[in-house]
Amino acid sequence: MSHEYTFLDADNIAEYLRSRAETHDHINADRIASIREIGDGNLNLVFHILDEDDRGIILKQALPYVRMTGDGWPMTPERAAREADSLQTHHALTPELVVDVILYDPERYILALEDLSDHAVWRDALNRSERHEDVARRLGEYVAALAVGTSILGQDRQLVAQRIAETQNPELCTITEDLVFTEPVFDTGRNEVLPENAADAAELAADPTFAAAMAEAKWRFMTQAEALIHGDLHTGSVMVRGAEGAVADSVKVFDSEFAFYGPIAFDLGALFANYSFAAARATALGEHERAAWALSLVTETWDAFEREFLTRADSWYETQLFDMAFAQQRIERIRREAFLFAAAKMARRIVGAAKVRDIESLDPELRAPAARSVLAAARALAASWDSAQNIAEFERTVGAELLGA
Ligand code: SR1
Ligand code: MG
Repeated sequence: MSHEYTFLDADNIAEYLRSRAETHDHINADRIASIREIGDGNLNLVFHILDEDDRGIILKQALPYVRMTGDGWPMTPERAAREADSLQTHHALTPELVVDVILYDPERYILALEDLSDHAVWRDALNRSERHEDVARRLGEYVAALAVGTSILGQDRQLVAQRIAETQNPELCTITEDLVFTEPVFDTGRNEVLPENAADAAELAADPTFAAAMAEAKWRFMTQAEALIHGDLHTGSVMVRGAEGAVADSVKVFDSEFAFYGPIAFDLGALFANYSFAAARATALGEHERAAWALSLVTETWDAFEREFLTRADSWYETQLFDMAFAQQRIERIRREAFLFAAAKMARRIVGAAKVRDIESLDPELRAPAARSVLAAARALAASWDSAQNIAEFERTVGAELLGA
Protein backbone atom coordinates (compact mmCIF):
# COMPACT_ATOMS: atom_id res chain seq x y z
CA MET A 1 0.00 0.00 0.00
CA SER A 2 1.45 3.47 -0.80
CA HIS A 3 1.10 6.20 1.78
CA GLU A 4 0.95 9.80 0.63
CA TYR A 5 2.04 11.45 3.83
CA THR A 6 5.05 11.14 6.12
CA PHE A 7 4.61 9.27 9.35
CA LEU A 8 5.94 10.78 12.55
CA ASP A 9 9.00 9.18 14.08
CA ALA A 10 11.66 10.10 16.63
CA ASP A 11 13.88 11.47 13.83
CA ASN A 12 11.41 13.92 12.30
CA ILE A 13 9.36 15.12 15.31
CA ALA A 14 11.64 18.04 16.30
CA GLU A 15 11.57 19.36 12.75
CA TYR A 16 7.78 18.99 12.67
CA LEU A 17 7.36 20.90 15.92
CA ARG A 18 9.68 23.65 14.69
CA SER A 19 7.47 24.05 11.61
CA ARG A 20 4.27 24.41 13.65
CA ALA A 21 4.04 27.76 15.41
CA GLU A 22 0.94 26.66 17.37
CA THR A 23 3.14 24.33 19.42
CA HIS A 24 5.82 26.88 20.32
CA ASP A 25 4.13 28.05 23.54
CA HIS A 26 4.00 24.42 24.70
CA ILE A 27 7.38 22.97 23.86
CA ASN A 28 10.85 24.10 22.74
CA ALA A 29 11.61 22.03 19.65
CA ASP A 30 15.30 23.00 19.81
CA ARG A 31 15.70 21.50 23.29
CA ILE A 32 13.91 18.16 23.10
CA ALA A 33 14.78 15.89 26.04
CA SER A 34 12.77 12.80 25.20
CA ILE A 35 10.38 11.32 22.66
CA ARG A 36 8.38 8.22 23.61
CA GLU A 37 5.87 6.36 21.46
CA ILE A 38 3.04 5.65 23.92
CA GLY A 39 0.21 4.54 21.62
CA ASP A 40 -1.50 1.49 23.06
CA GLY A 41 -4.81 1.79 21.23
CA ASN A 42 -5.90 -0.14 18.19
CA LEU A 43 -5.50 2.54 15.54
CA ASN A 44 -2.93 5.35 15.82
CA LEU A 45 0.63 6.50 16.51
CA VAL A 46 0.93 8.53 19.71
CA PHE A 47 4.10 10.30 20.92
CA HIS A 48 4.85 12.03 24.20
CA ILE A 49 7.53 14.68 23.77
CA LEU A 50 9.29 16.52 26.63
CA ASP A 51 11.73 19.41 26.41
CA GLU A 52 14.61 20.15 28.75
CA ASP A 53 12.37 22.41 30.87
CA ASP A 54 9.99 19.49 31.39
CA ARG A 55 7.32 20.99 29.18
CA GLY A 56 5.46 18.40 27.17
CA ILE A 57 3.09 17.84 24.30
CA ILE A 58 1.32 14.87 22.72
CA LEU A 59 1.37 14.25 18.96
CA LYS A 60 -1.15 11.77 17.65
CA GLN A 61 -1.17 10.68 14.02
CA ALA A 62 -3.78 8.61 12.24
CA LEU A 63 -2.32 5.86 10.07
CA PRO A 64 -4.06 4.87 6.83
CA TYR A 65 -4.70 1.43 8.27
CA VAL A 66 -5.64 -0.24 11.56
CA ARG A 67 -2.52 -0.35 13.73
CA MET A 68 -3.82 -3.40 15.60
CA THR A 69 -3.58 -5.54 12.45
CA GLY A 70 -1.13 -3.69 10.18
CA ASP A 71 -1.79 -2.44 6.65
CA GLY A 72 -3.98 -5.42 5.71
CA TRP A 73 -6.94 -3.48 7.15
CA PRO A 74 -7.04 -0.03 5.45
CA MET A 75 -8.74 2.73 7.42
CA THR A 76 -9.29 6.33 6.47
CA PRO A 77 -6.92 8.72 8.24
CA GLU A 78 -9.71 11.31 7.93
CA ARG A 79 -10.80 9.94 11.30
CA ALA A 80 -8.24 12.38 12.77
CA ALA A 81 -10.36 15.24 11.45
CA ARG A 82 -13.41 13.75 13.16
CA GLU A 83 -11.45 13.50 16.37
CA ALA A 84 -10.17 17.10 16.19
CA ASP A 85 -13.63 18.47 15.45
CA SER A 86 -15.38 16.49 18.18
CA LEU A 87 -12.74 17.19 20.82
CA GLN A 88 -12.97 20.90 20.07
CA THR A 89 -16.78 20.84 20.12
CA HIS A 90 -16.91 18.85 23.34
CA HIS A 91 -14.16 20.93 24.94
CA ALA A 92 -16.20 24.08 24.29
CA LEU A 93 -19.11 22.49 26.19
CA THR A 94 -17.15 20.99 29.11
CA PRO A 95 -13.61 22.44 29.06
CA GLU A 96 -12.56 20.84 32.34
CA LEU A 97 -13.50 17.33 31.13
CA VAL A 98 -12.03 17.18 27.60
CA VAL A 99 -8.41 17.26 26.46
CA ASP A 100 -7.35 20.53 24.82
CA VAL A 101 -6.45 20.42 21.11
CA ILE A 102 -3.43 22.60 20.32
CA LEU A 103 -3.49 22.03 16.58
CA TYR A 104 -4.90 19.83 13.87
CA ASP A 105 -2.84 19.25 10.72
CA PRO A 106 -5.16 17.95 7.96
CA GLU A 107 -2.27 17.21 5.60
CA ARG A 108 -0.54 14.72 7.87
CA TYR A 109 -3.55 13.82 10.02
CA ILE A 110 -1.76 14.94 13.18
CA LEU A 111 -3.30 16.27 16.37
CA ALA A 112 -1.18 18.09 18.94
CA LEU A 113 -2.78 17.71 22.33
CA GLU A 114 -2.11 19.06 25.80
CA ASP A 115 0.30 16.89 27.78
CA LEU A 116 -1.66 14.71 30.18
CA SER A 117 1.31 12.61 31.27
CA ASP A 118 0.58 13.44 34.90
CA HIS A 119 -2.70 11.54 34.39
CA ALA A 120 -3.26 7.79 34.08
CA VAL A 121 -5.52 6.00 31.64
CA TRP A 122 -8.48 5.10 33.84
CA ARG A 123 -8.57 1.49 32.59
CA ASP A 124 -4.92 1.04 33.62
CA ALA A 125 -5.65 2.48 37.07
CA LEU A 126 -8.68 0.21 37.46
CA ASN A 127 -6.59 -2.77 36.38
CA ARG A 128 -4.07 -1.94 39.10
CA SER A 129 -7.03 -2.21 41.53
CA GLU A 130 -6.95 1.54 42.13
CA ARG A 131 -9.99 3.61 42.96
CA HIS A 132 -10.46 7.16 41.82
CA GLU A 133 -13.68 8.62 43.16
CA ASP A 134 -16.13 10.92 41.41
CA VAL A 135 -14.94 10.07 37.89
CA ALA A 136 -18.19 8.30 37.04
CA ARG A 137 -20.26 11.29 38.12
CA ARG A 138 -18.27 13.65 35.94
CA LEU A 139 -18.62 11.33 32.95
CA GLY A 140 -22.41 11.34 33.41
CA GLU A 141 -22.33 15.13 33.30
CA TYR A 142 -20.09 15.04 30.23
CA VAL A 143 -22.55 12.82 28.34
CA ALA A 144 -25.45 15.11 29.33
CA ALA A 145 -23.53 18.19 28.18
CA LEU A 146 -23.02 16.60 24.74
CA ALA A 147 -26.58 15.31 24.63
CA VAL A 148 -28.06 18.78 25.05
CA GLY A 149 -25.25 21.01 23.75
CA THR A 150 -24.86 19.40 20.33
CA SER A 151 -28.49 18.41 19.63
CA ILE A 152 -31.68 20.21 18.70
CA LEU A 153 -32.35 20.39 22.42
CA GLY A 154 -29.58 22.96 22.81
CA GLN A 155 -29.01 24.34 19.33
CA ASP A 156 -30.81 25.82 16.37
CA ARG A 157 -31.97 23.08 14.01
CA GLN A 158 -30.30 24.68 10.99
CA LEU A 159 -26.96 24.52 12.74
CA VAL A 160 -27.58 20.94 13.85
CA ALA A 161 -28.40 19.95 10.26
CA GLN A 162 -25.14 21.49 9.12
CA ARG A 163 -23.20 19.75 11.91
CA ILE A 164 -24.75 16.38 11.09
CA ALA A 165 -23.50 16.81 7.52
CA GLU A 166 -20.03 17.98 8.60
CA THR A 167 -19.44 15.21 11.12
CA GLN A 168 -20.34 12.16 9.03
CA ASN A 169 -17.95 9.32 9.96
CA PRO A 170 -19.17 6.32 7.96
CA GLU A 171 -15.96 4.25 7.93
CA LEU A 172 -15.51 4.39 11.68
CA CYS A 173 -19.23 3.77 12.21
CA THR A 174 -18.92 0.69 10.00
CA ILE A 175 -16.25 -0.68 12.33
CA THR A 176 -18.66 -0.32 15.22
CA GLU A 177 -21.57 -1.77 13.28
CA ASP A 178 -19.49 -4.82 12.35
CA LEU A 179 -17.45 -5.41 15.50
CA VAL A 180 -19.95 -4.37 18.14
CA PHE A 181 -23.30 -5.52 16.78
CA THR A 182 -22.92 -8.06 13.99
CA GLU A 183 -19.79 -10.12 14.68
CA PRO A 184 -20.59 -11.35 18.19
CA VAL A 185 -23.52 -13.15 16.47
CA PHE A 186 -22.08 -13.79 12.99
CA ASP A 187 -18.32 -14.44 13.18
CA THR A 188 -16.52 -13.29 10.03
CA GLY A 189 -13.27 -14.90 11.14
CA ARG A 190 -12.10 -12.19 13.51
CA ASN A 191 -13.57 -13.64 16.72
CA GLU A 192 -11.44 -15.49 19.23
CA VAL A 193 -11.98 -16.94 22.69
CA LEU A 194 -10.18 -19.33 25.01
CA PRO A 195 -11.06 -22.97 24.30
CA GLU A 196 -12.83 -23.00 27.69
CA ASN A 197 -15.16 -20.25 26.41
CA ALA A 198 -15.92 -21.76 22.98
CA ALA A 199 -19.26 -23.14 24.15
CA ASP A 200 -20.17 -19.80 25.78
CA ALA A 201 -19.47 -17.94 22.52
CA ALA A 202 -21.47 -20.51 20.54
CA GLU A 203 -24.42 -20.20 22.93
CA LEU A 204 -24.31 -16.41 22.63
CA ALA A 205 -24.33 -16.60 18.82
CA ALA A 206 -27.21 -19.09 18.87
CA ASP A 207 -29.35 -17.06 21.30
CA PRO A 208 -32.22 -15.61 19.21
CA THR A 209 -33.06 -13.05 21.88
CA PHE A 210 -29.50 -11.74 21.84
CA ALA A 211 -29.49 -11.61 18.02
CA ALA A 212 -32.78 -9.69 17.97
CA ALA A 213 -31.44 -7.25 20.54
CA MET A 214 -28.29 -6.70 18.45
CA ALA A 215 -30.46 -6.03 15.38
CA GLU A 216 -32.38 -3.42 17.35
CA ALA A 217 -29.17 -1.91 18.72
CA LYS A 218 -27.56 -1.70 15.28
CA TRP A 219 -30.65 -0.11 13.77
CA ARG A 220 -30.79 2.54 16.47
CA PHE A 221 -27.05 3.18 16.17
CA MET A 222 -27.39 3.69 12.41
CA THR A 223 -30.54 5.80 12.41
CA GLN A 224 -30.76 7.91 15.57
CA ALA A 225 -28.75 11.05 14.78
CA GLU A 226 -29.43 12.63 18.16
CA ALA A 227 -26.22 14.28 19.30
CA LEU A 228 -22.49 14.46 18.50
CA ILE A 229 -21.49 11.56 20.72
CA HIS A 230 -17.97 10.41 21.64
CA GLY A 231 -18.56 7.06 19.95
CA ASP A 232 -15.98 4.97 21.85
CA LEU A 233 -16.33 6.03 25.48
CA HIS A 234 -14.63 3.16 27.29
CA THR A 235 -12.41 3.51 30.36
CA GLY A 236 -9.36 3.61 28.05
CA SER A 237 -10.71 6.89 26.59
CA VAL A 238 -10.60 8.61 29.99
CA MET A 239 -7.57 9.95 31.89
CA VAL A 240 -7.61 10.50 35.64
CA ARG A 241 -5.25 12.29 37.99
CA GLY A 242 -5.07 12.19 41.77
CA ALA A 243 -4.18 10.01 44.70
CA GLU A 244 -5.44 6.45 44.74
CA GLY A 245 -8.56 6.16 46.91
CA ALA A 246 -9.30 9.89 46.73
CA VAL A 247 -11.56 12.06 44.61
CA ALA A 248 -9.84 12.53 41.23
CA ASP A 249 -8.52 16.07 40.92
CA SER A 250 -8.77 15.92 37.13
CA VAL A 251 -10.71 13.83 34.62
CA LYS A 252 -10.13 14.20 30.88
CA VAL A 253 -11.90 12.47 28.01
CA PHE A 254 -9.89 11.95 24.82
CA ASP A 255 -9.76 9.74 21.72
CA SER A 256 -13.11 10.60 20.11
CA GLU A 257 -12.26 9.58 16.54
CA PHE A 258 -15.47 7.49 16.41
CA ALA A 259 -17.58 10.61 17.03
CA PHE A 260 -20.70 11.11 14.92
CA TYR A 261 -24.34 12.12 15.36
CA GLY A 262 -25.68 9.01 17.02
CA PRO A 263 -27.73 7.79 19.97
CA ILE A 264 -26.96 9.49 23.28
CA ALA A 265 -27.33 6.15 25.05
CA PHE A 266 -24.42 4.63 23.13
CA ASP A 267 -21.83 6.50 25.22
CA LEU A 268 -23.63 5.57 28.44
CA GLY A 269 -23.81 1.91 27.41
CA ALA A 270 -20.07 1.92 26.68
CA LEU A 271 -19.33 3.22 30.18
CA PHE A 272 -21.70 0.72 31.80
CA ALA A 273 -20.06 -2.18 29.92
CA ASN A 274 -16.59 -1.05 30.95
CA TYR A 275 -17.57 -0.69 34.60
CA SER A 276 -18.84 -4.25 34.27
CA PHE A 277 -15.44 -5.46 32.97
CA ALA A 278 -13.79 -3.82 35.98
CA ALA A 279 -16.30 -5.59 38.25
CA ALA A 280 -15.73 -8.96 36.55
CA ARG A 281 -11.97 -8.55 36.95
CA ALA A 282 -12.27 -7.60 40.62
CA THR A 283 -14.47 -10.64 41.27
CA ALA A 284 -11.97 -12.89 39.50
CA LEU A 285 -9.21 -11.51 41.73
CA GLY A 286 -11.29 -12.06 44.87
CA GLU A 287 -11.72 -8.29 45.41
CA HIS A 288 -15.43 -8.50 46.14
CA GLU A 289 -15.93 -5.09 47.71
CA ARG A 290 -14.12 -3.48 44.79
CA ALA A 291 -16.29 -5.42 42.36
CA ALA A 292 -19.45 -4.01 43.96
CA TRP A 293 -17.88 -0.53 43.86
CA ALA A 294 -17.06 -0.89 40.15
CA LEU A 295 -20.62 -1.91 39.35
CA SER A 296 -22.03 0.92 41.48
CA LEU A 297 -20.37 3.34 39.03
CA VAL A 298 -23.27 2.60 36.67
CA THR A 299 -25.70 4.32 39.03
CA GLU A 300 -23.23 7.12 39.74
CA THR A 301 -22.89 7.94 36.04
CA TRP A 302 -26.58 7.52 35.36
CA ASP A 303 -27.74 9.72 38.26
CA ALA A 304 -25.36 12.48 37.20
CA PHE A 305 -26.47 12.19 33.58
CA GLU A 306 -30.15 12.35 34.54
CA ARG A 307 -29.68 15.28 36.92
CA GLU A 308 -27.64 17.28 34.41
CA PHE A 309 -29.96 16.48 31.49
CA LEU A 310 -33.03 17.60 33.45
CA THR A 311 -31.29 20.72 34.74
CA ARG A 312 -30.40 21.68 31.18
CA ALA A 313 -33.99 20.90 30.07
CA ASP A 314 -35.19 23.96 31.99
CA SER A 315 -33.57 26.31 29.52
CA TRP A 316 -33.03 24.33 26.38
CA TYR A 317 -33.86 25.53 22.89
CA GLU A 318 -37.54 24.60 22.68
CA THR A 319 -39.53 24.31 25.89
CA GLN A 320 -43.07 24.36 24.53
CA LEU A 321 -43.54 20.84 23.20
CA PHE A 322 -40.20 19.72 24.61
CA ASP A 323 -41.33 20.27 28.19
CA MET A 324 -40.32 18.50 31.40
CA ALA A 325 -42.67 15.57 30.76
CA PHE A 326 -41.00 15.12 27.39
CA ALA A 327 -37.57 15.35 29.01
CA GLN A 328 -38.57 12.63 31.47
CA GLN A 329 -39.74 10.39 28.62
CA ARG A 330 -36.41 10.87 26.83
CA ILE A 331 -34.57 9.96 30.01
CA GLU A 332 -36.46 6.70 30.30
CA ARG A 333 -35.82 5.75 26.72
CA ILE A 334 -32.13 6.65 26.98
CA ARG A 335 -31.82 4.49 30.11
CA ARG A 336 -33.28 1.45 28.37
CA GLU A 337 -31.13 1.98 25.29
CA ALA A 338 -28.05 2.29 27.49
CA PHE A 339 -28.79 -1.23 28.81
CA LEU A 340 -29.11 -2.47 25.22
CA PHE A 341 -25.85 -0.87 24.04
CA ALA A 342 -24.08 -2.11 27.17
CA ALA A 343 -25.10 -5.67 26.27
CA ALA A 344 -23.53 -5.24 22.83
CA LYS A 345 -20.36 -3.68 24.19
CA MET A 346 -19.94 -6.40 26.79
CA ALA A 347 -20.25 -9.27 24.34
CA ARG A 348 -18.00 -7.77 21.65
CA ARG A 349 -15.04 -7.26 24.00
CA ILE A 350 -15.19 -10.93 25.01
CA VAL A 351 -15.69 -12.69 21.67
CA GLY A 352 -14.68 -10.08 19.11
CA ALA A 353 -11.49 -8.72 17.56
CA ALA A 354 -10.61 -5.89 19.97
CA LYS A 355 -10.60 -7.05 23.56
CA VAL A 356 -9.99 -5.37 26.94
CA ARG A 357 -7.04 -5.84 29.25
CA ASP A 358 -9.35 -6.01 32.28
CA ILE A 359 -10.20 -9.54 31.19
CA GLU A 360 -7.32 -10.44 28.85
CA SER A 361 -4.61 -9.86 31.43
CA LEU A 362 -6.15 -12.33 33.89
CA ASP A 363 -4.55 -15.76 34.11
CA PRO A 364 -6.47 -18.22 31.89
CA GLU A 365 -7.98 -20.08 34.85
CA LEU A 366 -9.48 -16.78 36.07
CA ARG A 367 -10.10 -15.37 32.59
CA ALA A 368 -12.39 -18.11 31.35
CA PRO A 369 -14.95 -17.84 34.19
CA ALA A 370 -14.75 -14.03 34.10
CA ALA A 371 -15.40 -14.03 30.33
CA ARG A 372 -18.25 -16.50 30.82
CA SER A 373 -19.88 -14.28 33.44
CA VAL A 374 -19.66 -11.21 31.18
CA LEU A 375 -21.33 -13.09 28.31
CA ALA A 376 -24.07 -14.29 30.65
CA ALA A 377 -24.60 -10.71 31.83
CA ALA A 378 -24.75 -9.47 28.22
CA ARG A 379 -27.40 -12.05 27.40
CA ALA A 380 -29.41 -11.20 30.51
CA LEU A 381 -29.37 -7.50 29.59
CA ALA A 382 -30.30 -8.28 25.99
CA ALA A 383 -33.32 -10.17 27.29
CA SER A 384 -34.52 -7.47 29.68
CA TRP A 385 -33.37 -4.04 28.45
CA ASP A 386 -36.75 -2.97 27.06
CA SER A 387 -38.66 -3.63 30.27
CA ALA A 388 -36.13 -2.24 32.75
CA GLN A 389 -37.86 0.18 35.10
CA ASN A 390 -34.93 1.86 36.80
CA ILE A 391 -31.15 2.01 36.92
CA ALA A 392 -30.97 -0.38 39.88
CA GLU A 393 -32.04 -3.14 37.50
CA PHE A 394 -28.68 -2.89 35.74
CA GLU A 395 -26.79 -3.63 38.93
CA ARG A 396 -29.23 -6.40 39.83
CA THR A 397 -29.16 -8.09 36.41
CA VAL A 398 -25.43 -7.76 35.78
CA GLY A 399 -24.47 -8.19 39.43
CA ALA A 400 -26.24 -11.57 39.52
CA GLU A 401 -23.75 -12.80 36.92
CA LEU A 402 -20.61 -10.83 37.78
CA LEU A 403 -20.42 -10.43 41.50
CA GLY A 404 -20.13 -14.13 42.32
CA ALA A 405 -21.02 -15.74 45.64
C1 SR1 B 1 -10.31 -1.77 14.42
S1 SR1 B 1 -10.62 -0.74 15.72
C2 SR1 B 1 -11.16 -1.80 16.98
C3 SR1 B 1 -11.77 -1.09 18.12
O1 SR1 B 1 -10.86 -0.18 18.70
C4 SR1 B 1 -11.53 0.98 19.13
O2 SR1 B 1 -11.26 1.25 20.46
C5 SR1 B 1 -13.01 0.73 18.89
O3 SR1 B 1 -13.66 0.26 20.03
C6 SR1 B 1 -12.99 -0.26 17.81
O4 SR1 B 1 -14.16 -1.02 17.74
MG1 MG C 1 -9.65 4.60 20.93
